[in-house]
Amino acid sequence: MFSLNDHPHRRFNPLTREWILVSPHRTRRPWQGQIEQPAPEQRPVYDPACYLCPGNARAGGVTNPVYDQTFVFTNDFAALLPDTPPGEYIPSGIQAAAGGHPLLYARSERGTCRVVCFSPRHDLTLAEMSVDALTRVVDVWAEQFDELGALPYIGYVQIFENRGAMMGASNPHPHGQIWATEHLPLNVAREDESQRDYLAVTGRSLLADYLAIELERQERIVCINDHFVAVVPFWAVWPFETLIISRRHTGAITDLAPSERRALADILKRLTTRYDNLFQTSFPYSLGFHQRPTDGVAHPAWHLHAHVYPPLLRSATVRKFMVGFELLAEAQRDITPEQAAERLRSLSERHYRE
Ligand code: H2U
Ligand code: ZN
Repeated sequence: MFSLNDHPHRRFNPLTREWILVSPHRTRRPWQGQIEQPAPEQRPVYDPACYLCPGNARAGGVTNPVYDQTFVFTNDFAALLPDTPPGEYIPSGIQAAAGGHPLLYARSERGTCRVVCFSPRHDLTLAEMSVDALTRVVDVWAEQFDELGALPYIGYVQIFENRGAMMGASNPHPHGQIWATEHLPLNVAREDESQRDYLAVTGRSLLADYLAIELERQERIVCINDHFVAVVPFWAVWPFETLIISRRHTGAITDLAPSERRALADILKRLTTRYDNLFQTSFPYSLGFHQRPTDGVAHPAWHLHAHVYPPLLRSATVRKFMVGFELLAEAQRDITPEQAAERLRSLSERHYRE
């Protein structure tokens, strides 16, 4: 009899329509691969060499204000620019239609990138900030979503945080980024299509239905409050990947009432605290919100959520890489989402450094 706990199987991600291979029988194999040292954790409250600390000069030459809560600026090395001329690439020397060549196709992309400093304190992380301070960050995200989404050339606003050198974060100062784009990026376009199709067929929100199942089964829930639920999704790829889902079906942070914004801050703090407590380290991850497109039309299928992708596997020194079969064929995991949820659930919500 096939069992999810004992037998290799593939799970389906209904948001991205991707498959993932799960190998639960493999968790006891020996590890002789790369061992990494966790970064030393002692950080000063203020670092004179940090380009995000209040009053310091950035690499671009501008000096930061002496901010006391949050601070937003346009990325000095932005990946997207607002004044890029619109157009499609017409390769020279070969026959191409006016709209471009099907095999050498490219089109321009406008946008803008911003950096959000979460706190003036260089030594903090989301897990160690107060719920009040985190609520202020949620408000700033909403302001930014509103402002950037209203720009005529912006069709989507991606809010995210890269935390930890392992994830490629350039600086330990608590900060996130916002990239606003003209078109829907690949992963968001996939989720957009899945949610629209689901609404068209069932008349309901895909994530509301999924959330109802998870709340009933209680197999993969990590933590919960009045307005948000954190769950290791059935189709999780990363070992301790989680999905934070709004309990109310709404498409953007801007729609959240003050109590819901505070609840989002609360669940972010509790979830990231559990992560840090898991391996007694400042847990690396990429975290980001998926919200409705900002192209000016209604998107009733969109259901606000956040994905958290931590790379750590079984200790602070062993990380997962997407290589071999995963790079060439499809993603794979050993520890099951149910086991990961159970481990996260069993941890304290009091930060180990407190
Ligand atoms: P990450 O730590 O996630 O890389 O984000 C930091 C961003 O800050 C990065 O995108 C920008 C980098 O371009 N940055 C500035 O805009 N000004 C600076 O002086 C240094 C870094
Ligand atoms: Zn700093």
